[in-house]
Amino acid sequence: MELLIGDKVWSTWSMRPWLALKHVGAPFTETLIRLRRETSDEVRVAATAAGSPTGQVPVLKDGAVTVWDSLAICEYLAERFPAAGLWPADPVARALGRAAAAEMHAGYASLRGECPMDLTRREAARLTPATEDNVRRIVALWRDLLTKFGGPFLLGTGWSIADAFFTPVATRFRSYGVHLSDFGDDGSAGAYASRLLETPGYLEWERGALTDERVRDR
Ligand SMILES: N[C@@H](CCC(=O)N[C@@H](CS)C(=O)NCC(=O)O)C(=O)O
Repeated sequence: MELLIGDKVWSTWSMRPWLALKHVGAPFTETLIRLRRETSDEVRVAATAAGSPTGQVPVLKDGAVTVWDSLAICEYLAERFPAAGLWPADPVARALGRAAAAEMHAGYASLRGECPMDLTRREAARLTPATEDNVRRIVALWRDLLTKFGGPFLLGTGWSIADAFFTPVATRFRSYGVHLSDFGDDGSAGAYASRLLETPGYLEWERGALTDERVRDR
């Protein structure tokens, strides 16, 4: 399999299926499409030349199959590698996990716009009320799922696609100095965010981001 990804330091969309692939343990190659070029057209041209139907990344190529969009790729992997448990066996946990991943996929526009992922950043930011609302909602969602399924991950004992979707969010909270206790956390959401950033998969992604020549040499 081949995964087209953007720069690891910035590309939240690429991180999710990459983490899912690492979790599955199947071999794959990475093709890096550099983001933040002079013009976004240049990104599209490079991604299209590498086989992206939309000119965006991530894209998974598996033999004759090409799957674009981070959530669709994760779902494809869950079906292709059922033993990896990317979704839990319990249908309720699975349904709520899908709802949480979809909420992330389609939502939190304010947080996304105001706090773009940058794995090198460690500087507190003043958040707008709209972003604060996003953070409050994420804390409530995490607390609810952690209570319902008992943790340590969102849907219980096993790391799932829902956790893949929220790992970039956890990096944003760390980068922008967001204290979850200011947004209704009793400690469990903060502990969960730290846990996501301690998984071997995430740490490998971060090492890749920080040793990239584009980051190292700036
Ligand atoms: N909904 C898509 C979004 C993909 C996306 O926005 N990718 C960004 C990189 S993180 C991209 O390719 N940007 C380049 C462009 O739009 O020109 C997904 O989940 O895969």
